[in-house]
Amino acid sequence: MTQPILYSLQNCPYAMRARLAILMSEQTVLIRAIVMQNKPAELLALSPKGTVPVLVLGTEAHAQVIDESLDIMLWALNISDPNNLLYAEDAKALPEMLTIINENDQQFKPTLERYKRAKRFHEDNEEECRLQCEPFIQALEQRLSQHLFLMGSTPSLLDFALLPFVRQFSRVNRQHFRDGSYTYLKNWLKHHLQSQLFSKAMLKYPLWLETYEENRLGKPASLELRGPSTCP
Ligand SMILES: N[C@@H](CCC(=O)N[C@@H](CS)C(=O)NCC(=O)O)C(=O)O
Repeated sequence: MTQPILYSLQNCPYAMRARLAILMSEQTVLIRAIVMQNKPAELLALSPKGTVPVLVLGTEAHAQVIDESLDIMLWALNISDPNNLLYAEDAKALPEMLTIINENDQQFKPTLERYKRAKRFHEDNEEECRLQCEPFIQALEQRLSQHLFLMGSTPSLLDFALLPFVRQFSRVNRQHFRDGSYTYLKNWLKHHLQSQLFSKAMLKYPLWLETYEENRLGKPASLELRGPSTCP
């Protein structure tokens, strides 16, 4: 069995959540760092929709491709979940987490994109766009006022699936986030962003297409991303 290969983009929130889950599950994959402007042909052959992250399992002749970030998280955690991110003892936890992740991906993310655009291009609707993000953000704040993490007293799949998107929200208008009424969310975000886990997940790798050329000079084609044994 060959090592799984993860096509990854440094600052993509979907790739980040996949890397976080892989680390938390203590799996090992080979990272192939790419940029959107130059997607490797073999990636497009494996997953023609052309998004990252993409995980490739098996051999070249019999490759299994997982090209949705949430599916990659679940793949990793179903193999090994030493910190119980799936809250396995609670049958209602996973469906609840999947519902909120779906809401994040389908509703919050497009709203967040509008907010980012408004800020970036100095449009006059920044405030309006931010207000459209607020119900989702406030629902997270409400959860965190009950317990340290989104599902309870320990981290869950939900925390790591949403973390990169909350991070993006906090960075659109940093001043506003600092001054905003997100006391619990700010602490939660700070906790995660300062963790060793997050630093590991954000390690910068040389671009695979460039490394591929170097590889012919004897360097490894990909770099390993190894998981820590403890929770952040
Ligand atoms: N639903 C996908 C979304 C992934 C996605 O949209 N990733 C962005 C990068 S952050 C992408 O690859 N976009 C394609 C492009 O910009 O060409 C997932 O969860 O994996």
